[in-house]
Amino acid sequence: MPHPATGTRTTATHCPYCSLQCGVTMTAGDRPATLVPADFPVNRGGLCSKGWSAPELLDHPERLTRPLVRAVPGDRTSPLVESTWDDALDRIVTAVRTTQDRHGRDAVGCFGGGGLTNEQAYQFGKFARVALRTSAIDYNGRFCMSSAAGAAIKALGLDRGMPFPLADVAEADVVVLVGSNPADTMPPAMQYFDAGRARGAELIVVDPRRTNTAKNASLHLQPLPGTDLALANGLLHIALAEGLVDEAYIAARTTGFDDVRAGVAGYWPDRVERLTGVPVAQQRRTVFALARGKRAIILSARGAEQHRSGTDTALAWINLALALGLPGREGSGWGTVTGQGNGQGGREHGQKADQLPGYRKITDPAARAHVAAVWGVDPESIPGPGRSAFEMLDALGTDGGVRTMLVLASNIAVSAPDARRVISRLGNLDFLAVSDFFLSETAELADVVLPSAMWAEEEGTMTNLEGRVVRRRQAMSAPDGVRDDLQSLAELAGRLGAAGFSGDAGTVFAELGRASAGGAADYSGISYDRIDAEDGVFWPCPQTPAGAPEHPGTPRLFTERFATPDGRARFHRVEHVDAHERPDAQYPYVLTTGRVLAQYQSGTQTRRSRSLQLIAPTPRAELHPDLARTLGIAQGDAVELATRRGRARFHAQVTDTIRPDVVFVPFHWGGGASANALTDPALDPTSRMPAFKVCAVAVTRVGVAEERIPAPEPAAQPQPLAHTPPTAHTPHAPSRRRTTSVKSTPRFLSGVYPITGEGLGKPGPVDPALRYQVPEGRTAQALYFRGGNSTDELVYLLLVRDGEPMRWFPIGAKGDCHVPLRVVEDLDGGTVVELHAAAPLGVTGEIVVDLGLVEV
Ligand SMILES: Nc1nc2c(c(=O)[nH]1)N[C@H]1C(S)=C(S)[C@@H](COP(=O)(O)OP(=O)(O)OC[C@H]3O[C@@H](n4cnc5c(=O)[nH]c(N)nc54)[C@H](O)[C@@H]3O)O[C@H]1N2
Ligand SMILES: Nc1nc2c(c(=O)[nH]1)N[C@H]1C(S)=C(S)[C@@H](COP(=O)(O)OP(=O)(O)OC[C@H]3O[C@@H](n4cnc5c(=O)[nH]c(N)nc54)[C@H](O)[C@@H]3O)O[C@H]1N2
Ligand code: SF4
Ligand SMILES: [Mo]
Repeated sequence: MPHPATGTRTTATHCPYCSLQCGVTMTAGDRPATLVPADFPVNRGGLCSKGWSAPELLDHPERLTRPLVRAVPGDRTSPLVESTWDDALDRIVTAVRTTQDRHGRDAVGCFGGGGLTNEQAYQFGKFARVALRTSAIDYNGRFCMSSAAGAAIKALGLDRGMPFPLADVAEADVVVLVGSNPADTMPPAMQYFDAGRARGAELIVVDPRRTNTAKNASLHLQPLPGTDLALANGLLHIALAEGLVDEAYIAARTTGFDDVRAGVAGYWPDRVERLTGVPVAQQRRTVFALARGKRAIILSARGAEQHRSGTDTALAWINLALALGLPGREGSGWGTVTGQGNGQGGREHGQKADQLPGYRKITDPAARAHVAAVWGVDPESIPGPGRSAFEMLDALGTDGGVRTMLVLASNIAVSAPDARRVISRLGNLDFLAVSDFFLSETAELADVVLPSAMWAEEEGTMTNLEGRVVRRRQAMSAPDGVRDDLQSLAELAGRLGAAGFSGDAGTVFAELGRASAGGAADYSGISYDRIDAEDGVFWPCPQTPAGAPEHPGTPRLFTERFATPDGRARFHRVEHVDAHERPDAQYPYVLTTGRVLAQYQSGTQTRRSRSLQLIAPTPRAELHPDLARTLGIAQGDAVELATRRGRARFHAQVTDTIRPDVVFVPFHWGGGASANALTDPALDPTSRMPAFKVCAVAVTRVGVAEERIPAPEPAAQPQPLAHTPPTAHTPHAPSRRRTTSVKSTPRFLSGVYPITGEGLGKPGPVDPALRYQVPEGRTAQALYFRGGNSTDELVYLLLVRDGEPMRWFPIGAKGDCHVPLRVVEDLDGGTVVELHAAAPLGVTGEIVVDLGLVEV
């Protein structure tokens, strides 16, 4: 509202950064603009340092206010120089036409971001399909939410990060946070956790680091990165063994539990301790807390999800939640903590490769017909699904790949996995256009850079982590020469000969509502007026017939039924797989990556904020004191991290909050301190999520503490590798750390096998995998036997040596056993060892076996 005396005006809007979308009140008019936190239902007056400092950037001297183009068109070694919008858009249109004429429509690609408003994201998807008619569009949410989203759709039928309002967290008796550090990534959300703890609620945090979140928890589980799936399966194993599962709920509201029950039989507590490093006592405490809490919530975030088994990991935690009867129960459930400002809305309205607005599938003929009618195009003209984000980036400039690309609101040169490879692929493009408000590392590589309006200068809507659609309101006008992406896309579409693109947010929102009507994420009943009046509206919110009362929106999902065809949630049996890359002699430690409080994402914005630079000025690698001592590293020393993909340098932050075998670095910097020069682009087979959270790393000290660390020698960098398409999971034997000092080799006869009993007196071989011959010239010893039995009868396993029974292992009905075997005699070279099984006649079920031997 304008102030008559000063000419300033105050506007209620939201912080530009994360998915909490804290409400703020901005005062603008007499620059510089300022803001104060608002008493919005999400942040309730709270704000973090990023939110407080956000206005600093609006009139930052490095803000782009004119389009930039190459001084010599087509020559990216020539400098970027200021130009006019006409020239910049002309160059883009010419490049699009030339590329599509030569290489076909799919050779022009679009890459979007979860920071865009719903209107912009929707417009970008439509722009790709209608103005460019390309299938090549995806966005950075693939690097963020895709695993959890895929799991939620499989299990619950719908992906809305949190299916309940954040305020439910304050009412819960127990909250388990898996790979989530809100004390640093969403500080104002901590008030809900704190309120719960003040009432005596349990907060249990699963994180390889004792984070600021974990420090305040009642229990901290500190697993090895990449083992959360095994942990979840193990917790369900205990819940079953202890009779804690909610059989009535499972029968009434779910399908597929029997398969999961059989699957988790193999995750007995001490095996899970061995895989994860989480002590059995802590596993038990977690399960009992979850099962006993009247209201219990499990939340996962990037720590658990950014793995090549991210989707299965999220499914494992959903399985646990379902078995305990949590989803849809009052004040309880499973959710994932969405990350970017519009990470939720940005994945609903069509900037994903496989998707049309309203969270519709692009392969669904009915969805295509509906959306085509709203767009006024022939359904046949809408392209099919395109490649996922990393796969699109990795094919840039190749036959069949994208050759001209438009990037909106993403800084892939810093944030994509194996970033040096992505940078080299960007160099193969015929043409790159980037829209940003600063010259990001990606924009630096572009042919044309479009200066975009910032959050306080534009209108639109964002959907926060709870599925609440909120309004980004214009608090001030953009600097001269700067345009909203909505307008730029509308203008570009027009120049490409496509009609029906508006630059007005309200008009686009109304169209988005129509396009989403009837879809899973139905926004058709939401209007700007309703958002204003109701402090946001939770989707789905369909439009009701004229005269009928308005749909109230849906703060809580799944209370009656799940969003599957039969209304039941689906269990999915999932198995632990080892990380794609495990420590070895050359790269002996585990690297994981993530965030620090005072930097945001690829850092384009926050690295330019003076106040935030005071808090987090340099990238730091966290190392445990034991590891630091081994490597001769002192606090603040310059260290070089090397992986199979690249090298990067950081200041050492020696801290006992991290596991001694793990190193953590933030990914907010590029250049010589690029965490993503190191990360592994092994992709999840379902979600195509890269393994940002685990790879093998070597650490060396390169110098004493100094303010600026020189970048690693370019010559020392490995060459970017060709992309090997990811293969499906193959379950492995339980993981073992290799050591170089002991000349012994572990051998395992292990796995889960079906058995059919032929009588207790008639043992027989189970599977060829349960046979091992000691190599000539070596000897072996059996170290232990562990086994589980899913049947209702006693079974036994028999260790057979050269055809003769050697040891018997009885396992009771639905029981397990663990037998140390260290005193068993040596097995000489040539000896054949086998495991046979016996069960009463006709009894069927599964056994889980794990015989550990050592070969010396
Ligand atoms: N300050 C700040 N806040 C942000 C952002 C930011 O860049 N900076 N980004 C926003 C966005 S887009 C997102 S997606 C969210 C992300 O929010 P979070 O998921 O909370 O953030 P991360 O730091 O990526 O990862 C969380 C934790 O996972 C742990 N972790 C690493 N590997 C594993 C593992 O294998 N298992 C488990 N259980 N934990 C593991 C890390 O130690 C880390 O503490 O934050 C949002 N908020
Ligand atoms: N190693 C490692 N890498 C990671 C992660 C990790 O945990 N570890 N996390 C991943 C995750 S969860 C995410 S979400 C991605 C994020 O990675 P990015 O996609 O790079 O996200 P941002 O840094 O937010 O990039 C946004 C860019 O667009 C600009 N921008 C912001 N808003 C707008 C807008 O509205 N319009 C326009 N035109 N420009 C805008 C910003 O200035 C910035 O340069 O990084 C991923 N990369
Ligand atoms: S928590 Fe997120 S939305 Fe809130 S002020 Fe901080 S960055 Fe902004
Ligand atoms: Mo994210």
